[in-house]
Amino acid sequence: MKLIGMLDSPYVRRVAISLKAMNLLFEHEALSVFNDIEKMQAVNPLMKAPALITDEGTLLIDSTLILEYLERKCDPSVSLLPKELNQFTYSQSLIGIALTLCDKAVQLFMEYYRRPPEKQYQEWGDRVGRQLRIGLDLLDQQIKVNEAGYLVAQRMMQADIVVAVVLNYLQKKLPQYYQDDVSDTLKAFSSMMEAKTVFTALQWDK
Ligand SMILES: N[C@@H](CCC(=O)N[C@@H](CS)C(=O)NCC(=O)O)C(=O)O
Repeated sequence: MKLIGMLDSPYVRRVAISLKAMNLLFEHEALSVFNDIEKMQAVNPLMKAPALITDEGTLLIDSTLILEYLERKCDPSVSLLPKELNQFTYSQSLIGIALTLCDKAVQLFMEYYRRPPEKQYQEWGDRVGRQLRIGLDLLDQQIKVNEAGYLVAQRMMQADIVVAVVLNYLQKKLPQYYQDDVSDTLKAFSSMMEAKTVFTALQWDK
């Protein structure tokens, strides 16, 4: 399998960390959706990241769809989703909040750091900033780190990965939001997760 995309994308990083956590072998091609357009288009005409090329040569796009595929491919003992319904529902609710935070954080970064200042749309930026804060509050209210240091089970699951990955994205790309709007509980959780081997192996620079 080959994973395409840069680790500064929280979506790419969540897939890369999940692949490792699932003990699945993969190659990683760190192509940028902005700076490697031609190479990116050659593998993924839609120019989105992440993209996964399966061993059979099928192109999969969208982190959630890729992870659904990987869930079927991995050994059930390393599945990152709980089997029990209540636990699964809780996990899906956290993943939903964290993925919305990924969307909002990436949108904010694009608005303030990629769009020329004269073309920025203040109302939109304010709305997205508000959604980001609401999402962080929701997450803070809903998480409870257990005695093993995880959110839904006694080992690392998809909810842990995606929550940690978006917090790390905020810390590096939107440090002011991280400093002002991320609770101490979430910051502590982020540090704990980022210290794990599977995370340090897949770190990225600003
Ligand atoms: N819902 C998608 C979002 C992926 C996404 O937005 N990726 C960004 C990079 S962080 C991208 O490909 N941007 C280029 C584009 O949208 O054209 C997923 O979960 O994979």
